[in-house]
Amino acid sequence: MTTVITYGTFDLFHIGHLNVLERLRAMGDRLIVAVSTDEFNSGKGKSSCFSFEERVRIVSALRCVDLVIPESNWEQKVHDVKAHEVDIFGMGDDWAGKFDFLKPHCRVVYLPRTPAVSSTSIKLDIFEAHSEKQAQVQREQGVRSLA
Ligand code: C2G
Repeated sequence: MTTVITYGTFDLFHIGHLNVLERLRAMGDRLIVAVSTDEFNSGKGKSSCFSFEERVRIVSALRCVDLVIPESNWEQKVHDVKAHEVDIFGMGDDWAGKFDFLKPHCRVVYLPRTPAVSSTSIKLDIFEAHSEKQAQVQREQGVRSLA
């Protein structure tokens, strides 16, 4: 049995996340996903909209995911690869080269990142849409007050 593992925050779950998980699952028989805890995320300088528990539930519900574990530090990967007898470690290629230290323990792959989508861009789109809506309401209120 070929076991694959990957790591991530998976906040505001989107098609880029699904693509990399389904592609990694297709490389083996079992996919383990380590989801970053809220505490670890703050160490990454990331704050997620959804809590660790919510992100774990969403990832766990996916047909292509067989096991979800917490990612609580940068150092756990070698232990995880050994403990779960992992054959393949995979990430999107925005991480290319960053985890080559795992090569003595398992195959390391970096898959093409899905273009034009990220949790950050989704947040920005929502913020900009909200700001425009607020500006429109203020313009309308300004017009009404002149009437
Ligand atoms: N991803 C992708 N395409 C996107 C966005 C993300 O392929 N458009 C991939 C990333 O390359 C990563 C995974 O989806 O492999 C999860 O991305 P994030 O949730 O942003 O994870 P990140 O914050 O990069 O944390 O120890 C590794 C870290 O935990 C990775």
